[in-house]
Amino acid sequence: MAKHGEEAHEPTASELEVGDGPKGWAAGIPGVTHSMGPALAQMGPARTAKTVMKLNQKDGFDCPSCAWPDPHHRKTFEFCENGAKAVTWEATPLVIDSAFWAEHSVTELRGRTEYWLGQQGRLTEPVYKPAGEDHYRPIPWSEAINVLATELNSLESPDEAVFYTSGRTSNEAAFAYQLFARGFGTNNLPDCSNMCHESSGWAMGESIGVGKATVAFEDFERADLIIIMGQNPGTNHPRMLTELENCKLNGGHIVAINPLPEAGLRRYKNPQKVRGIIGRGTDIADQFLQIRLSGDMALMQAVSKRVLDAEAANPRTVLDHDFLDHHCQGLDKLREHLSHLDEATVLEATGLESSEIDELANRYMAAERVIITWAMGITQQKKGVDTIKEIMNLLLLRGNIGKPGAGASPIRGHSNVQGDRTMGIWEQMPESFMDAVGREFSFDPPRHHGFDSVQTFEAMQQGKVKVFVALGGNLVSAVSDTGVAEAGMAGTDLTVQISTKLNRSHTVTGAAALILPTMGRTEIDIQESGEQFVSVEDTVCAVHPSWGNVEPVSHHLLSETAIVSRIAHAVLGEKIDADWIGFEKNYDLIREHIARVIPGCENYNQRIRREGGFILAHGPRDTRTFPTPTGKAMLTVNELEYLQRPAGTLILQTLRSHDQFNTTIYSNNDRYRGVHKGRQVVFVNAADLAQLGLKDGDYADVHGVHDDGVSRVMRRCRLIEYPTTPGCVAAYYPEANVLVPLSLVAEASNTPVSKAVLVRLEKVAAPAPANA
Ligand SMILES: Nc1nc2c(c(=O)[nH]1)N[C@H]1C(S)=C(S)[C@@H](COP(=O)(O)OP(=O)(O)OC[C@H]3O[C@@H](n4cnc5c(=O)[nH]c(N)nc54)[C@H](O)[C@@H]3O)O[C@H]1N2
Ligand SMILES: Nc1nc2c(c(=O)[nH]1)N[C@H]1C(S)=C(S)[C@@H](COP(=O)(O)OP(=O)(O)OC[C@H]3O[C@@H](n4cnc5c(=O)[nH]c(N)nc54)[C@H](O)[C@@H]3O)O[C@H]1N2
Ligand SMILES: [Mo]
Repeated sequence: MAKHGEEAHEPTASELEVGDGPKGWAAGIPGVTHSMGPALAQMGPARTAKTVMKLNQKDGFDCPSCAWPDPHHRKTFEFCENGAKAVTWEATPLVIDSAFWAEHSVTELRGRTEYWLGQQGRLTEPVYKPAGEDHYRPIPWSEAINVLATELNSLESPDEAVFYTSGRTSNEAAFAYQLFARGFGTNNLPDCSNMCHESSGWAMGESIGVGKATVAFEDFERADLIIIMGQNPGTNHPRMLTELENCKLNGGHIVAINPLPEAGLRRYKNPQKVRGIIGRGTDIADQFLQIRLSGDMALMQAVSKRVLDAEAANPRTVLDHDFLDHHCQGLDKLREHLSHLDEATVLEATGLESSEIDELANRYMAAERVIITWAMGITQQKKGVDTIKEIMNLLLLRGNIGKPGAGASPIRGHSNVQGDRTMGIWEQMPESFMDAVGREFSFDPPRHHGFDSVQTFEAMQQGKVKVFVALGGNLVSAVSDTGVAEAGMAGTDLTVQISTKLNRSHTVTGAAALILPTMGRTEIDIQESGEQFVSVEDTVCAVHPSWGNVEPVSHHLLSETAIVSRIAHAVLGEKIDADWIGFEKNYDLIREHIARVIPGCENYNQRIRREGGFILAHGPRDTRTFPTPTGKAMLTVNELEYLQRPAGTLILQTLRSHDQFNTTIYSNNDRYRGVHKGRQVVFVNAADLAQLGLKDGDYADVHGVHDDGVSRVMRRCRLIEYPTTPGCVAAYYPEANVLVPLSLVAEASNTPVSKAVLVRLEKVAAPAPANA
């Protein structure tokens, strides 16, 4: 078995290379060859074939990358370049051996980049860093679990513990984990969704009563118009491009709304088709609106206003009156409110021309079936919730909810983030859920809400968190305000990370720290009752099984479900009526409880075994029934707001490169944006560079401009002239999290505002050449 890759090359700042700007096309054969190269090098052909051929197949495992759904008829290669990277990153036979921990102190590891940490290979044995020491050391599983149980059971209040979840966790592990936290006595169950699609859940809940997409997989190719807002599918949901192409081949149109001309929104070469391999590919976007950061709320209001004005000019020809009369409330108030919308304000907020908005409105009114999709460009905004409510208003006006080829489609990020929520991973689950869990397991779950991700760090600042447990993820790196986050984590007594691979959260620890290594989704999971599968839910509510199919990299590894069950058993004993030992032996036992507790999951064990799994019921999508307090879909009135830009400042968004999965950095390149061997960069419009007396290739410190007396700086970034909207700049996440204040959050959803942060640039000297 291979040893850890000590020599992962880390480029120095002076090695950074920049090509000629954004790529016009995405995927195609370069995508597939790029994805296979590293796999073949590390895994060898047999393990590569085993993993990649089973990716997203009905008898295989669910791709651990994004939450894009699977078609009914699967292709032999039902994966994309970035899915293949995610799989090979996990299934690599490279492992961290016992000697590693003596060789590297925690302090030293803290000085390493995420890229280097991820390159060291898979974690294979539990390790413990006692308080006062600077090294982890291997310990047996029983001892590790004992350390955690002792600490938890000595807390003054269960609310001094926080149980975080990242979105790769299976439904079975998630259900057991939330049950454990609630059995222990707390709702402190923050998750990555707090930083991701929380705004979608809030807004859609208010508008239509359900916080999940109202579309099915087949709807994409049936749509007349798909509007893609604040999303970069070419990198983050590449298999979506195939459906966009199908939509176009069926005569549909596509509009992209984005400050950046992202690869894939422009042209797409489908690697599954001959045309894509040799041809120029399909032009994806028929219209591209290069919006100003945070301008989408104004844009949606302006389009709705045009729709209402057109109806006023030609009564009963534009709105879907039948739908509005039977299913909606609030039309008059919305019409009244939008009648005061000021076009000059809209143009300032959006940075667009009136004619561009007219064209979008005309496209919208000409289409019978419209889907609007969105992701982080919309949710991670101060007005993210209200912006999504405006998206819903626009869709409702023409009955684009609950009919084929139409709907609202937040495209979820992590592959099972939606399923984890369905299973009860949320700090504020409703009373009906608490009642059902309490009944099923004969206990009284805590009713007061717990901390979300941002509140966790606010509580840490006040010394209220003593134990932090993470089921996956890399919260210290993923959350905003890196300085505050790290200080908070360091102030706890014990941090515990259940992980597949090393990341920064293992190096910024409480006084004591544990790492519990776990099996990934690619690996065969054998328990006492035989081989196990887990289940997941994708972004269109399709629930299906996932079977691992390669040998685990080490036989010391436990599955997530086993780890959670053992912890729960050690901490709770017989406190609640749950057969923790049985859960580990046979995941069917967990699924029996899921069937009784989670609405829509009745007969879970039977239905999950049907070919392809099953689709969760969804009132608005299936029958146009809306579980809001009024029983109607709500057209809502929202006060327009957008981020103003004081002189000398720029608006920064933080985003993903083509070679990363959230905080996991696969390489230091971003092929689609022409950047190689470096990530400390800022993309700036030519006009802004000129106005600031700067040029491409200069270096600058990026300073946060936030009125709280705290200095936030990202040092020595290479400036790249790039066709982003004037006044708007971009830098990579997670590095740029140092610039996002913890208090800068979306209204209602409390999601960090990672896409609209005021900054200023201060020129500094270029780095010295590497060999100087
Ligand atoms: N390969 C890969 N796949 C992934 C991930 C990954 O890191 N790598 N992450 C997964 C996760 S957890 C998630 S949540 C998704 C994220 O998927 P995305 O949301 O596509 O991810 P980001 O890189 O944050 O891109 C945000 C996009 O919104 C645009 N944008 C920013 N601000 C605005 C705005 O104000 N208005 C508009 N209209 N657009 C704006 C940006 O230019 C960019 O194109 O992807 C998932 N899939
Ligand atoms: N500035 C800024 N910040 C952001 C964002 C942004 O756009 N800008 N995006 C936000 C979003 S959308 C999200 S979703 C969050 C992501 O936040 P997280 O979900 O916390 O972060 P990830 O980077 O996805 O977590 C990666 C780690 O998970 C572990 N892991 C991987 N697979 C498994 C597994 O199968 N089981 C277990 N137990 N562990 C596993 C590995 O150790 C890996 O290092 O970040 C948010 N933060
Ligand atoms: Mo996400």
